[in-house]
Amino acid sequence: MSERIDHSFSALEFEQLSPEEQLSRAREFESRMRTRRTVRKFSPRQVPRELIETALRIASRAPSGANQQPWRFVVVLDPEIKRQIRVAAEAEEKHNYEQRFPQEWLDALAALATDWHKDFLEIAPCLIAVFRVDYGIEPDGEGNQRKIKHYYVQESVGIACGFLIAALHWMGLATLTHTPSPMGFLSQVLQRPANEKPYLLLPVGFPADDAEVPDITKRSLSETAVFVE
Ligand code: IYR
Repeated sequence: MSERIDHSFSALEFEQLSPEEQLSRAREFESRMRTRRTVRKFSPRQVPRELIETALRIASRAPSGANQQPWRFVVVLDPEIKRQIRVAAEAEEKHNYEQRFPQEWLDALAALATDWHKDFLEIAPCLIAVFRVDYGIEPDGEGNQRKIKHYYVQESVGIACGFLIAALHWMGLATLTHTPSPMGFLSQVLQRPANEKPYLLLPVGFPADDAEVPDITKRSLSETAVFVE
């Protein structure tokens, strides 16, 4: 039997809002989030570093399995590294679009009009490469290293990315949830250790003046939610 260790607790800080305030916040958040779009054409305009740092702190507030916070955010601002990422991503995507993707997948992507060209990886001023940290590494006290098991890594990193995308949108920045596949090249270019695996590549910046988005719609609540009462 495992021993129960007493850890300290503090009183929860919880803001009690009036029902009116709750509704007004709900509506405001919904109306802001309704304008979030995935942007594929960026302006080279620089992004203030403080915004990126703030968004990453917000993402890092996400809940995670056993509070292990199994994410690593690599912020790429260096044009030469961005170029290397573009070259590697385009090589994979060219292969995907010309050979690997089955027709069914190409059909599913048709409305987005994507192809293997990924110039946004060089034009966007900032790329946030998100890695999932599959296990922790800790010195074992005898000069060796010990692996620490991480729990619910996929779920935790997904939630953190949701916070990140919402935060960046809230502060007036555009993002693209990009998953070049396979993404192994990110580990090499960014020299990440073996316990970190690429999860998502998020170009961040301002949209180009002539940016367009596909006319796609979101499913209604009656399709996506079920109330059991
Ligand atoms: N990763 C490719 C293809 C792609 C796949 C899905 I699923 C998308 O929603 C969009 C694109 C690309 O970036 O072009």
